[in-house]
Amino acid sequence: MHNMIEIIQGDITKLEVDAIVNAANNSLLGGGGVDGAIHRVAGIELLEECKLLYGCNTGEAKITNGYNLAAKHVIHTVGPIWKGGLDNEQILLENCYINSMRLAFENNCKSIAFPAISTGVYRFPKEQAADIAKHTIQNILKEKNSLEKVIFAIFDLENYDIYSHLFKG
Ligand code: AR6
Repeated sequence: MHNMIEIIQGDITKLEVDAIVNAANNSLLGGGGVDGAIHRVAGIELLEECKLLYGCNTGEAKITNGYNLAAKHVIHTVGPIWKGGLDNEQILLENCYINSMRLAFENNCKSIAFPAISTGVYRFPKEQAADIAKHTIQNILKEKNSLEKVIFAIFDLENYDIYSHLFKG
């Protein structure tokens, strides 16, 4: 199972996978960070499809086409805004990974790439977020595994360091 999880440092919009996951907001109408990057590369058609989805609750996920991206699909999930850890943030972040993986399975995706959801603008502590990402994905892959590859596409060096250490052991 371990060798199907890959950590790469770089821009998720460049990846040729069945699905990339977007760390979106409740409107699903774009924003900054990875969300902005995905919409920029995918093009206006992505925004048009997103408008038809009428937003997304925190912890949930919705799927669209990838348009001009190398990825076939975009799975938009909405991470929690960190408010100190007493507002269910950990469970909500776990739900982002669970619901994104469910959509990947339902759409017969063989490869999926995740960014470090909530660790930018939403300020979730990076170590804790990486730990949740790792354990949630590993638990899912133990139960059901029709995927060939799960990639963590990690943009910033601080997160890349954290992920590299976490997945070494
Ligand atoms: N590829 C991969 N990861 C990236 C990229 C990229 N091209 N660009 C940034 N990251 P953030 P959030 C990393 O802020 O914290 C948006 O405005 C970044 O280094 O994108 O979930 C939405 O519309 C960080 O580690 O998402 C929401 O309003 C990680 O992606 C809000 O930000 C997540 O940072 C969501 O905040």
